[in-house]
Amino acid sequence: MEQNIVTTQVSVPRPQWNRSRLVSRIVHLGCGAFHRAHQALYTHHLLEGSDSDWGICEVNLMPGNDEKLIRNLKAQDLLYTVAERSAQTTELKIIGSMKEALHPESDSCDAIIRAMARPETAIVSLTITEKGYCTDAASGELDLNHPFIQHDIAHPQSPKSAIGYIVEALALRRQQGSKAFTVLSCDNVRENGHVAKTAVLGLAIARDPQLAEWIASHVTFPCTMVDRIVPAATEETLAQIADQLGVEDPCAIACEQFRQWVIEDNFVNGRPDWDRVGAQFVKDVVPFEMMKLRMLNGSHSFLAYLGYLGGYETIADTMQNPAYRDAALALMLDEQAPTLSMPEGTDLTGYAEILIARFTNPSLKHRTWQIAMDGSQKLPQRLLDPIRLHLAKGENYRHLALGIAGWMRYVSGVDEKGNSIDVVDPLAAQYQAIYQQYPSIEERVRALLAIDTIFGHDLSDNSDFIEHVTAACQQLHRMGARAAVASLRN
Ligand code: NAI
Ligand code: CS2
Repeated sequence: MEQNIVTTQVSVPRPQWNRSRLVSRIVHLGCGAFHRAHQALYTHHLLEGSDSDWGICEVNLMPGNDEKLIRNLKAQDLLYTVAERSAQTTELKIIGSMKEALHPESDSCDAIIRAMARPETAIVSLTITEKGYCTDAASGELDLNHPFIQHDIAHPQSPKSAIGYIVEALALRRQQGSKAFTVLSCDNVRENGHVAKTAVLGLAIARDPQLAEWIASHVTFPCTMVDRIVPAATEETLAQIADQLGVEDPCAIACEQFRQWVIEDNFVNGRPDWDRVGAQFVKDVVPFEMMKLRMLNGSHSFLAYLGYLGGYETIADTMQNPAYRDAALALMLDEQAPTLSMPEGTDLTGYAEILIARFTNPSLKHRTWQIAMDGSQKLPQRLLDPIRLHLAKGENYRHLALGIAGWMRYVSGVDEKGNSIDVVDPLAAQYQAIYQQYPSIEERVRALLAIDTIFGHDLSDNSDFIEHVTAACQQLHRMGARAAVASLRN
């Protein structure tokens, strides 16, 4: 390959440092869209501006496209393109922080566990989606009945879950007398480090209580707040990048220009100086996580369900409707911001305004359908935690209630025009069964609210909550999503 890739418009520099200096000190599980545009990019910028040797061993555990991505990365020398897009411009970067890439099918489970157990591996980071933790979304506890977890208890050396890989690799390190590694969750899960810890310890206890004790005293699980809007790449995205780059890159990804990473500074085996390239290390990251999960992700889910039902394909399209835009802002400022306890000086109004501008970026084709995915895993931290706080104080939460109603209508699998919706969610079959069994809105609401793993007992039995969600569902059925959102202005 040439030193630089020359495109029609610009020359996109290949990494200028000697990539042989990289050591796989990070093993990352979940080399999806987000990781490539976030943690791998921060690490790339650090390599660019220092003599750091922190490289990443990329691992995907899921089959299909995730396996194909690992093969494609290997075929192009682990280099790939990130296209950072504002409304007007696109900047291409060739990212060079990856050292290796592994998948259980093309490599082996054992190769992955050995990579995680190598003494130089100091961090195992994760972007495995909310469901990858195999926890109950409402309680955050490990679901010991999860098929992957049952498998991993019976066959620890050939795990299926990310949690199983971590526990097995730590068992090996303990046996070898190696230092532990830090487990760094970068998923949109509330108190993501604590959830990762609960899941890892839950599985370790089921396997070997002494191992669990060793993990509890040797491993840290810092919480992180991660932010960058990175939609799944479509054929169109890849074609646009190829046009600009002059060569095809099946591993390319487009994202917004904004990025943020707030990390609890609690590492047991060293860490890269990501703060030199824009990350923040702090003592307590939880307030920032809550702010982002409720204000950004909460309004994203609201816009995704009600936008999809209103006939909008992307978030930017939805934001073109002033009623949705106003509703998103009111949701953030009136119903999410008041539930937060932020460090003094935090400007939540300014934060909300920036979010509105980010959602409006027309270059990001972020599909409402993509964000609507996996609602069972997302609602608790995005919409339900704040509702609990409003219920306790007797406050109004009508935007949040309409968001829940939007989710309920969405998971029926039929849109307002009678077309079917491809509902992607671990509980999709359960939703279908509920819609088939119960004919009335009231019964359906009650049956959906009875799903404990989403709502917990407290909300399923709360009469105020049942009443408000039922009323919002009735309104949604009566007038449709666009009018229901517009009615929030009254
Ligand atoms: P993606 O679909 O491109 O990648 C998902 C990754 O998770 C893949 O590597 C897949 O192999 C892995 N995965 C899925 N289910 C798994 C399981 N059960 N066990 C182990 N690995 C599993 O999605 P994307 O966009 O990379 O997002 C991943 C996560 O990153 C999100 O769920 C979210 O928590 C977080 N995130 C995403 C942002 C975005 O804008 N895309 C921004 C901030 C956080
Ligand atoms: C989105 C997030 O897919 C979703 O559920 O809400 O991935 C969102 O784009 C990111 O969290 C932004 O940082």
